[in-house]
Amino acid sequence: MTVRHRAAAAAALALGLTGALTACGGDDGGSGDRPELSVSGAYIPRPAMADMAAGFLTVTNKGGGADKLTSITTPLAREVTLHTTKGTQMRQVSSLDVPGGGRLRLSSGGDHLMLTKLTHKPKVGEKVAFTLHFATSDAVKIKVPVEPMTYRPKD
Ligand SMILES: [Cu+2]
Repeated sequence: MTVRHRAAAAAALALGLTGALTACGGDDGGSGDRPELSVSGAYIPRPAMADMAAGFLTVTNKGGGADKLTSITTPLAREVTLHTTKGTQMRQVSSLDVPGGGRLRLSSGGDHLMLTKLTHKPKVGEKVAFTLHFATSDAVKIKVPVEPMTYRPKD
């Protein structure tokens, strides 16, 4: 696959157009054991500090196979780490599970992304490009809005 083709496939995944992609597979045993990912509800609360921000999103997996979110790249931060939260303890992990037929939900007070070494301080209304990398699935590119500090998703 060319880089351009991968980007197109990732964009299609981000839009939830997974049906068209799986239709052209036509190999062994169908898509039942493969992950089919889509990303929704992403946002960055406007950071209080100039050099660090949090990020939240949900990865939904309509396929039967599990996947893992392994890293995120963005022009906003030179480093993005994945964190889990247990009680008040936050711990850096190397990947986050996206269960088959389930979802990975990153939310305020729970598991989250930590953006450090920011290239600039983001403003409310700005859209930040994220590329999500997975253990199995192709990378997914999304635009993540910067929301007010007090923003909470409706979900
Ligand atoms: Cu953290």
